[in-house]
Amino acid sequence: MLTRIDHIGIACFDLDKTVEFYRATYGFEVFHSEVNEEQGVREAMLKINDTGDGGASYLQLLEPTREDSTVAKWLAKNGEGVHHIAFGTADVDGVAADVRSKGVRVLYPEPRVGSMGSRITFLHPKDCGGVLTELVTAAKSDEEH
Ligand code: V0V
Ligand code: CO
Repeated sequence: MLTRIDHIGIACFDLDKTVEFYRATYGFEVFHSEVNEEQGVREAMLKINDTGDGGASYLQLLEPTREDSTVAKWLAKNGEGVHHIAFGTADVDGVAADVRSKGVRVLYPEPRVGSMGSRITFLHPKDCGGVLTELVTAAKSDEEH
C-alpha cells in the first residue's frame, strides 16, 4: 500500500544555489544531504512535513555528479524543473510486484539504495502518463508500527 508522497524530485544545475532559494523564499532547511554515486546525483532533502504513517514528505533537490547520469541527460533536454515524484510504502517489493503485474515497467529487478538508506525503485515514465515515478521504503520504516 502506498501511504504518502515521500518526495518530489527537482533537478537543478547548482544545488547550493537551489537550496538557498528554498531557504530564502520559504524557510525550508536542509534535513539531510548526500552523494549517491550509483544514481549520479548530489542531493539535499528538505523535510516539509511528517505524515500519518510515521514517515515524512520531502523535496529532493538533485544535481548531477557526472555527464552520463540520468539527471544530467534530463537537464540537458528539459532544463531545471520537476524530475520525478516518489510514493512511500512500508513494502516496496510488494508494491513493485503488484504494479509490474499490471503491465507497468519497473526499472530495477530488485530495489536499490536511495536517500538516507531507503530502498527505491522506479516506474518507467512512458507507462505512467509521462511521470517518472519512484517507490520508496524508508530505512527505518515506522509505518508498520
Ligand atoms: C526521461 N523521460 C522522462 C524522464 N526521463 N519523462 C518524464 N520524466 C522524466 N524524468 C522520457 C524522455 O523524455 C524520453 O521520451 C523517454 O523517457 C526516454 O528517455 P531518454 O532521455 O532516452 O532516457 P533513458 O531511456 O536513457 O532513461 C529514462 C529513464 C531513466 C526513465 C529510464 O531516467 C531512469 O532510469 N531513471 C531512474 C533513475 C533516476 O532517475 N535517478 C535519479 C534520481 P521521448 O523523448 O522518447 O518521448 S535518484 C533518486 O531519486 C534517489 C537517489 C532517491 O530518491 O533516493
Ligand atoms: Co527520488
